[in-house]
Amino acid sequence: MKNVNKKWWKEQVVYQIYPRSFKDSNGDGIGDLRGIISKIDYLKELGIDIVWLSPHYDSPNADNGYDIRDYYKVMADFGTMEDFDEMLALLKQNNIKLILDLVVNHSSDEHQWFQQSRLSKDNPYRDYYVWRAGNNGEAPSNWPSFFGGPAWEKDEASGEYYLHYFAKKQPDLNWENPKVRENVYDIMKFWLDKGVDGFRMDVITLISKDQNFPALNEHQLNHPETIYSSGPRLYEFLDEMNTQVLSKYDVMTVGEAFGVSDDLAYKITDERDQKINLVFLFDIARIGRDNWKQNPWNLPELKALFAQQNNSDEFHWPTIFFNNHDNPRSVSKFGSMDPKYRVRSAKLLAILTLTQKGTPFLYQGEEIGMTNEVFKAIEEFDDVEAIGNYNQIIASGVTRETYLKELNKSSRDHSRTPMQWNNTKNGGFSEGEKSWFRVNANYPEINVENQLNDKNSVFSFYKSLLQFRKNNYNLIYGDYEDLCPEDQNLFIYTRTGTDKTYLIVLNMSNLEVTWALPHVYKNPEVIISNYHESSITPGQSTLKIRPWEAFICENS
Ligand code: TEU
Ligand code: CA
Repeated sequence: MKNVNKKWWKEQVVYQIYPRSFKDSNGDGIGDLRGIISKIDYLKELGIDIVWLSPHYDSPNADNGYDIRDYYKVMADFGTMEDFDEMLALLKQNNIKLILDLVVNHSSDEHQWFQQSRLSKDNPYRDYYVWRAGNNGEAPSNWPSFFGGPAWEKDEASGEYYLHYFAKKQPDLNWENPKVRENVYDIMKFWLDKGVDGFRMDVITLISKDQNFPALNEHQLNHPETIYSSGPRLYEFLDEMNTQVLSKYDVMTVGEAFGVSDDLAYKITDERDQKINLVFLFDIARIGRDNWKQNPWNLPELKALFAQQNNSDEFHWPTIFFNNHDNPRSVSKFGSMDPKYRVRSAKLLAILTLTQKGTPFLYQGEEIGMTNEVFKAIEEFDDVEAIGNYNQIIASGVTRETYLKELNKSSRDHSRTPMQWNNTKNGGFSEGEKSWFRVNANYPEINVENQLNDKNSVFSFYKSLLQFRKNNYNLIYGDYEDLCPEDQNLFIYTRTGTDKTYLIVLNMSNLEVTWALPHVYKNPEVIISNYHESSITPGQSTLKIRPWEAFICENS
């Protein structure tokens, strides 16, 4: 087994909460911190270790909190600082850590820094953002925004343009300005001193900008993230942040490494010179994605991506996730929506997520197998990305039907429908008249209450896997080997620790598939399975693996 350094953030499991959609405590239709407080027992029951809270700061919600107006204030919709402190204390009492979302590539345009900055060219806050003069009446460069249209917005007060990689209401901060960096470090210290356990860093690889803003070619225009995430000073900024703040605390950091090159991701997470502990790479969760389009993908491709992240050296530690607030639901994308197999496929994905090498990140609702919503018209979407890109995509000749069809596969809104707690109004998410966003129509069937006491439910399956994984160092740190990388239907791998080997068998298809068991695994004992009766009998050499069957064996 590789000689990996043991760390708590490699061993524990993270659960992401998108507060707006988790639990509403006061009937206004918006999830809030007291809602989270009321569900701490639930999180405890499930058995996760760390909560990652999507932004809870004061925000006008152009992008559901990823546009911060005041980094020192709790969003009024979510509650108060007292609620936050109480939530943190209660999580700690229950041995659950809390990491916050650090969104410092940009702020809201309603942040006081930007309000000042836009007043005039000589305002002391001018350099807090990225301002440039136009180019013969045009934007300073052809850089596009991720949410449609150009990344430069002309501001009437000075006639200059400001940079925004995301919505117009999300101006990019100017990290070249040391005062901006100092302010960011102060914000980090403020929350760390309250006792939070680290940060998930929103689009952190975009903070350094190439000050020449070079013209992008056709390919780059379609994939601006590759350019935006290769700014010349990224490493330097992270190094400074580490020296000034992170090195002084025992916390975990996970950077959203959108578009970053493998080399740079490798460099910033190398344990011998660690700037951030972990990164989210997008290739697995977004397999087959090309902007707003979801193209077909196949299992050997997916397995190759896992092999790649597993075979890095002992100084790097991967993350594993299939869901978050920016992606469709994994059961719909990676599992099966056939009623015969939906639940089984959700359990299969649970095994995959919790037995691969790396720190697992679960997303609210994943533990009950929530699925994509069906949207019948473009007007039904809420997301600033889906709506912002609309005009541009339609103008490029794509029909509304095509865009709608693709959004039904790829939209971020699938993960933002409220958490399904029970089969009452609004799925038990809110007792109010109206929820801020529709509840998935399948809530009467897929909900927490139905699953909590059902030992065959997806919830119970996650729960037992989480128990099985806890402090299981053979599984957590064990080496990885893919036993059938080319197989189109089967995903079979081993995790070999110092004194045990686990064999994990997954059939990701609707077919029954046979597989010759290598003879080193003579008498594998099934310990967790998504079928009642095992498909392995002692001495058997060829396995018949049923549709969406998934099990873990211990080899004796
Ligand atoms: O996401 C940025 C990102 O990498 C993409 O997922 C983005 O949502 C889009 O799909 C690019 O085409 C982070 C947050 O997770 C996301 O919710 C925010 O909207 C975004 O940054 C801006 O803060
Ligand atoms: Ca509320």
